[in-house]
Amino acid sequence: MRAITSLFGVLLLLVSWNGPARADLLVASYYTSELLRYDTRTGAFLGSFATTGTPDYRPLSMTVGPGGNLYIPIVNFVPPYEDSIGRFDGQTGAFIDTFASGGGLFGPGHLVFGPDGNLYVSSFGGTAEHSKIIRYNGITGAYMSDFVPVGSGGLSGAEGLVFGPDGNLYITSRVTDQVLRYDGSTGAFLGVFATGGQNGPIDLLFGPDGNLYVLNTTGARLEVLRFDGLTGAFIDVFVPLFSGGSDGSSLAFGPDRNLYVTTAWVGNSVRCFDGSTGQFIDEFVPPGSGGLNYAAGLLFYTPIFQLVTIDIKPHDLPNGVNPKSKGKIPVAILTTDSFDATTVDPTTVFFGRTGTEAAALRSALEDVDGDGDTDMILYFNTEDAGIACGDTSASVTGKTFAGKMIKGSDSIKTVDCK
Ligand SMILES: [Ca+2]
Ligand SMILES: [Ca+2]
Ligand SMILES: [Ca+2]
Repeated sequence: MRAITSLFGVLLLLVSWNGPARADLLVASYYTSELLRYDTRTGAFLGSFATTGTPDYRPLSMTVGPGGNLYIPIVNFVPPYEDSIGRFDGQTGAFIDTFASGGGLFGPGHLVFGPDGNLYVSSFGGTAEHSKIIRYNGITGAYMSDFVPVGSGGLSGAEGLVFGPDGNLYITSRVTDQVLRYDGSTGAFLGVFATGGQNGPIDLLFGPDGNLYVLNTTGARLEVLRFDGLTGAFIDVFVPLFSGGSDGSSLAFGPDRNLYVTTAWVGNSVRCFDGSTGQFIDEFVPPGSGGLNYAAGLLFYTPIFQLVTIDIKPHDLPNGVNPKSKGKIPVAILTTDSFDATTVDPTTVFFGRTGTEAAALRSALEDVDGDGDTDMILYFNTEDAGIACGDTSASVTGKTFAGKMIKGSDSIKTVDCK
C-alpha cells in the first residue's frame, strides 16, 4: 500500500510538471514604456516582455483579448498627443498594431472586453467635461460609440471599470468619490452603487468572495475599501492607508487568492496583502526590481495556446503575400515531436494578421514537408486575412478536437504594395 501511495505521489508530481502553463505576473513600467515579467511564486524578475517601441508611448494597464493578445492603453507624450490602445502578441510580446484610437480618447485609464466581445475603455479626461467610456469594435478596433457619454450620472474622472456578476458596468468616478453603475447592454445610468469616502477611487474589481474591492488614492497614499457586491453597502477598510501609489495604481487577485497592488511612482513596487484579512504580507516585487520605474497596471496572465509550427505557402520562402489578392493562400500545420497536426479540428482554425481573421475554406491531411509524418494543409481567402502592406508575420489559431488552443506564426513578405 505504501508503495502504491508513493507511486501515486510520483505520478502526481509528473502530472504537475506537465500541467498547464503557470501564470506570469506582468507589470506596466510606465516611465520605461515596457511590460515586465515576474515569477508568480517568488516575485523574481524574469525579463522584459514587451516594449511600446518609443519612450514617449507609456503603458498604463492591460487586458487579454481575442487571439490571446494583450491590449494596452498608451498615453502618447509626443505631438499630436493621440492616446491609443496598442495590441501586443500574447505569446511573444511583439507589438502588432495600434488597435484603436479616436472617438475623443483622452487619458485612457483601464479597459475591459465586455460580454458582447467589444472593448470598453475609460477616458479619464481629468474633469467631468471629458470623462466617458468609449466602446470600440472588439475585432476591428473601430470606434462604435460613447457607451457612457460625458455627463451621464455625474461621472468625473473615470478610471477603473469592470463588468459585474450582474452583467452591468461599474466605473470609478474619482472626482466625486463614487462607484457608479451603468446598464451593461445600453450604457444607461443605473445609480450610485458605492460611495468611496474622502479619497478618490481609481481601480476596482469583484473578489473571489463576490464583494467589490475599491482602490482609493489620496495623492501619495493608497487604501482598499470593501463593499457588498450585491448592494454596494460599505463593509470595511480592507487595507488601511499606506504610503505608495497615486495615478495608475491598480489591484488584482493572484492565483494564490491574495491581493496585489501596484504602487505607481510613490512606491514603485507590487505589494501583496492577505486575500482574506487584508493584512500586509510583503513587497512582492521590491521597488525598482528589474528596472521597474513607475508600477502602473498589473495582470496575472497565462499564455493559453500551445505553440505549433506552421508553414505559410509550403515550399516557398520568403512567403510573398499580396494583401489585395483575390486568390487563396495555403498554410500547413506541421506535425512535430511535440505536436500531432492531425488532432486539429479544421473548422476551428483561423488565419491572418493576428490569427483571428479568415476561416479555413477547406483542409486535407497529407505529408506536406515530406518527412514521413502526416501534416494538415488548409486554404484561406487571402483578402479575408486582414494583412496590411508592410506586415512581416501572420498567424494561425485554432483548437484540437480535445479542445486545446493552438497558435502558430510564420514570416510573410508583402508584395504588390505600390
Ligand atoms: Ca513557406
Ligand atoms: Ca514532422
Ligand atoms: Ca510531415
